[in-house]
Amino acid sequence: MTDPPAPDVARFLDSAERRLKELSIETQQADWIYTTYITPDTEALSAKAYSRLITSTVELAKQSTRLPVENASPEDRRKLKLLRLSLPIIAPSEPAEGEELTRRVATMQGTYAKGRYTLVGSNEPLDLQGLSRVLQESRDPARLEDAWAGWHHVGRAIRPDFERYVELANRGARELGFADTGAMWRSKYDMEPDAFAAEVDRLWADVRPLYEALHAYVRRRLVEFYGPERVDPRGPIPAHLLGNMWAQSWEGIFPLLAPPGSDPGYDLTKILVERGSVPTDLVRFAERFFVSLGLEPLPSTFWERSMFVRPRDREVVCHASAWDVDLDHDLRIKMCIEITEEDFRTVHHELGHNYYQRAYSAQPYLFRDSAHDGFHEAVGDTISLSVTPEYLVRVGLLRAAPPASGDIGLLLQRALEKVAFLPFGIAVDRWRWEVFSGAVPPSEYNRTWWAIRRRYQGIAPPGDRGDEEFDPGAKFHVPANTPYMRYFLAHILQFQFHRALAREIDAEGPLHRASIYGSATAGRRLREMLAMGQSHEWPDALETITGTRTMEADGLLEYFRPLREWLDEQNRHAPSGW
Ligand code: X8Z
Ligand code: ZN
Repeated sequence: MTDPPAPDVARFLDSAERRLKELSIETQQADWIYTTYITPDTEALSAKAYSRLITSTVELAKQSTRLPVENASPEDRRKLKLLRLSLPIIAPSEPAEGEELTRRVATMQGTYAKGRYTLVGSNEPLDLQGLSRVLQESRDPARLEDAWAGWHHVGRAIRPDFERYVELANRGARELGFADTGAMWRSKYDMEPDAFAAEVDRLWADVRPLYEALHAYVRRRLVEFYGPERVDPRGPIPAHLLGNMWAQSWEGIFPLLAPPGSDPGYDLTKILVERGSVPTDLVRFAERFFVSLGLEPLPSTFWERSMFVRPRDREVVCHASAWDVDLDHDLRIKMCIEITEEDFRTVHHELGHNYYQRAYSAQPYLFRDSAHDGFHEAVGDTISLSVTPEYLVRVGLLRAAPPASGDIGLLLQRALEKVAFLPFGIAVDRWRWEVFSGAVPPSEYNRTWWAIRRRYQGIAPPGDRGDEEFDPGAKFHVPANTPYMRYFLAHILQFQFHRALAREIDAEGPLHRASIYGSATAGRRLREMLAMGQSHEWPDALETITGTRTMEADGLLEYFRPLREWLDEQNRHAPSGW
C-alpha cells in the first residue's frame, strides 16, 4: 500500500479558501447579530460559529504542514504562512475546550457591553458613554474618582472568564507550534517575534522625549488647577484627572490646559451641534472625503444595515467597529454616534476600515487583510489628519480659517489625542504579552497592569487597587480579544502616510495644515496600497505609499515640531519624568 498522492498546494489552497470564506461569513453574520442584539441565544450562536471557523482553520493549518511546498509559487507559500496566523485565538483541538473558549470570549464582550454604574448621589445607572462624559466634563475630583472606579468595577466580573481564556487560548496556540498566544500575535509582522518587539521599542524611544515633554506640561497645569496634594509635581499623574476613562487620550481636558491666547478659533463639537447635525451627517462627511479622493461612494446597503445609534430597547456593543459581512461589499459600521468632534474623527477611522476592506476584496481570501494590522487602523486616521481648518472651510463647516497664530492650541489639542496615546498603545499588549507567556500569574494581573502603565505612561490609579480588581478588563480590547499594538503602530504610520501624501501633492505650509481633500493623486497612491491587501510583506505596501520600507516616527515628529519647541520653552523650569 502506498500513501494517497499529496494534494497539490494550489488545489489545497483553493478549497481551503473557499471553506474558510464560507465559515468566516457565517461567523460575521452571527457576530453582527450578537453584538447588535445581546441575548443568551445570540451569544451561544455567535460562539458556535466562531468555534467552527477556528476548528476548520486549525485542521487546515495542520494539514498544510504535510504538503510538498518545494514547487509552490511564492504567493501560495505566503498563503500557507498566513493561514496559521489568520485568527487572534486558536482553540485546543479537544472540541469541548474549543467551544468553551469562544463562549468565554463572547461572554466577556457581553459583560463589558452591559456594564453600568450609578454615581453616588444619583439613581440613574450610567453606561460607559455616560461615565466617560463625566470623566471629560467634571472638574470635581471626588466625582471623577467615583465615575472612574465605578466603570473599572466592571473588570472584576470579567476576570474568571479571562483567566480561563488565557489558559485555553495558549493551549491552542501551542498546538499550532507557537510558544503562547502573545508570541502568535507578535508573529504577524513578517519578522521574528523578538525582532518585532525590538521594533516597537525603537519607535517608542524616538517618540518618548516628545511624550515626556507633553506629560511634564500637562502635569504642571494640573498641579496648578488641583493643587500639589492631589497631583504630585514630580510623580505620575492620577489617571482619573486626564479626561478619559483609560487616560489614553487627553483632549477631553484641553480647556483646562490651553495656554492663554491659544484658542484654536473654533470648536468642531459646537459647530456640529449648532447646525443640528444627526449621526448620519457625520458619516456623510467622512464618505464625501473618500469620494473626493476618487473612491466610490458607499453602497446603499451600508446605509440600510449599519448601526449608527444606540438602540433604546436592547443591549449592544457600542464600541465602534467596521465590517464587511459577506466579504463582498456588504460594508457596515456599528457605532453609537454622538455629535462630537471625537465621534466625527472616529467615523473617519471606521470608514478607513471599510474602504480598505473594499479595496482588497478582489484579492484571494487569505490576502484579504491589511499589510499588517497597524495599516488597517491607520487609514481612516490618516484621512482625519486632513481635517484641517482649511478643509472645514471648504466643506462649509467653518466660515474662515483662523490665523496660524492659533496653531499652538490646535497642535496641543492634536497632541493630547495622538501623542498622549502612544505609551498606552504599547502598555496594553506589553501587559498581555506577559500574561500569555505566564510571566505574570493571575494573582499579579492588576499589580503588573499598573506597574506597566506607570512605567510607560507616567500615570497612577486613584487610590490603591487591590489584587482582586481587574482593571485591564475595563478596556474593551481585553475582553474583546483584540490585539492592541496595532494602534501604537497606526499612530506612527498615519503621520508617515500623511507626510508622504502631502509631499506627493506638493501641499504648502506646515504638515499640520496640509490636507489631501479633493486630491485624485493622493487617492490613487492610497488606493494602490489598499488594493494590495496582505498579498505582499508589509514593507512592500509601505514603500508603495511612502517610498520607504521601515516604519519611522519622523512624520509624527515633524508634524509636532512647532509644539515641541513651545513645550520645551514652557517646561524650562518644570520637572519632567516621574
Ligand atoms: O478601538 C478603536 C477603534 C475601533 S478599531 C474605535 N480604537 C482604539 C481605542 O478606542 O482604544 C481607535 C483608537 C484606539
Ligand atoms: Zn479601528
